[in-house]
Amino acid sequence: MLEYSMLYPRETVSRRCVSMDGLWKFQFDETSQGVANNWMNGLPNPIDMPVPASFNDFFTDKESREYVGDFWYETEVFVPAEWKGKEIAVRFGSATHRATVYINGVQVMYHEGGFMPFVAVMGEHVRYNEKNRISVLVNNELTATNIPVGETKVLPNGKKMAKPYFDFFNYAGLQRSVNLIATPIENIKDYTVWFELEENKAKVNYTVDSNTNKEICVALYDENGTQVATSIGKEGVLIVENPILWKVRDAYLYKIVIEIFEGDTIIDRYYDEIGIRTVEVKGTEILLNGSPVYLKGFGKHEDSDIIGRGFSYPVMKRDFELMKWIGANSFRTSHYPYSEEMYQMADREGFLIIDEVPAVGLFASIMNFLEASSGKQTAFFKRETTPQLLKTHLRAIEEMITRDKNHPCVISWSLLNEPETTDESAVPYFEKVFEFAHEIDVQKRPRTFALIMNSLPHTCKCYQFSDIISLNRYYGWYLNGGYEISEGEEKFRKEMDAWKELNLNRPFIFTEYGADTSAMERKLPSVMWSQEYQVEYLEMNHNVFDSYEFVKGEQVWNFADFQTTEGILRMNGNKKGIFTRQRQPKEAAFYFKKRWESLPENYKSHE
Ligand code: BDP
Repeated sequence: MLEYSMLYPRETVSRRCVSMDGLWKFQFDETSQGVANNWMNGLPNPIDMPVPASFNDFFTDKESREYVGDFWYETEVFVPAEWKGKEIAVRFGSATHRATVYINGVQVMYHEGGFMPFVAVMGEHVRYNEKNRISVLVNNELTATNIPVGETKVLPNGKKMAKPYFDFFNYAGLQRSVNLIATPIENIKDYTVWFELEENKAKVNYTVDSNTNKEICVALYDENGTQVATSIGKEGVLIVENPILWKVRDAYLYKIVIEIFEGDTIIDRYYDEIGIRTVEVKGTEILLNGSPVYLKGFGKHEDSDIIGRGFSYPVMKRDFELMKWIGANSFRTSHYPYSEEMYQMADREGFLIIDEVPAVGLFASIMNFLEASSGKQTAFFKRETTPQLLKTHLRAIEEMITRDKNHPCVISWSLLNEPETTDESAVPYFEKVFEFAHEIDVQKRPRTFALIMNSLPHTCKCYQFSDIISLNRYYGWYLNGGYEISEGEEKFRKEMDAWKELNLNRPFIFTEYGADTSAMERKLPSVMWSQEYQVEYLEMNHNVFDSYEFVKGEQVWNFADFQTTEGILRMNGNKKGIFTRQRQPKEAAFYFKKRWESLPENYKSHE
């Protein structure tokens, strides 16, 4: 188990939570001399920096936007004396990609991995009724042993530069909210729920992880606030009569309240919202509460103007409104776990999430999206860095599942995006990753990974690990684009026939397919990059999907245009969005709205 609690911060009778979002102090540390120069006791020459946000896009000079290396954030926070006797900590929603936290100049925490929350306990270093200095040394370098995978190049002028093996800008900083939290010393550290449905009855099984032997009470309330079940003990079952199930695009949430008692005194209380639902794969079906569901939606990114990968309630709200408008029911958190608030909203709106760990770039190429179509091999898993990478990867899976396991919206774990699977050396790696996820997820959700173009029925050595086969396919774009699209379609059908031949009896979904499209270009007849071509490309792809019964979902690449590194294949970013980066529709959005509104939720089911 992880040594710290991943629970989302909440205020209750026993807990306090104060937002530390706002303007922090910030300074680049190009020569990594900050520690030696005592910067944890005050930055010598800071500028203002908003939190949460990526630092990159505020700057008007390129060296700052592209900056790679060490950089510091600093702020002050007041801790009231009333909190004496509690555990005081600073909780970071994330720090990309690694961070060391200092409280009043003393190092208390180091965390690696840019997309997960972590807690820096203030302990004896706290000063009550005073302002406390919080300093964070962050580093955004890409390496062979961290995920996402990439390299850090040193240019002749001495500047470091990010060389990602992936197709999104290496945004960094404190990109999610930071909170000051106060928790009782004896506290609830975690809880887990899983469900069994019977006729007119649901069993909500639970376990509570805490550091006490005192009495634990658990209660469940419906949306009217009426108590519907209670139980006592660290583990137990809450029986709900006539439950209202959590359904796709028709969510119902119960409130779970967990308390530690000593006699009549509440020692700790935590609450959360849960949805009662089951998820499983049976034959070629994805079943939610036993009913087949067809996935309609997107691969997304946390990406928007000015704030980069920073979390924003307004951007999130707009994205959900657009997804509802277009008739989507799902998305994949490509290529990293998103902010916790996204899952909370998906829980409320009834969206299904394929939750992806940041294991992207496990194919040693800066243009893997292109080179995979050419059949290139990079012997990725034969590198000497593989054992260390595996450790990092497993740790990231553990953090993701621990954080997200109770969300009803999470229906599947995506354990890798576009890894190299054409060499046997990938097999033992996959085995460990897939077994580990199964072992730690009590709900035993279906596991998947996104197959790159050259992971084909006869070349892929790893598809057997996947409960849902997820294909990223670009026939008609990277392969046979434009007037050659008919040849692309032929090759596509040939591949699908070969999968059919294998008779895997598992659901297939498309986790990526798409065409770069400029919102400025219209052309009759179409050319690649025009809005007309995007629609033609989609029509061809959907014709193929619709021909195969075992295809049970389509998540187009991408929800919106997003920032990447610059290069000859990207015009100020990836333009495969159905919406622009400003969240306005391209022509294809209206095409999708028509298609998705006409496809039933259980499209292609045997019912
Ligand atoms: C795939 C990647 C995705 C890219 C996409 C593309 O999974 O991150 O953005 O293709 O090329 O290789 O647009």
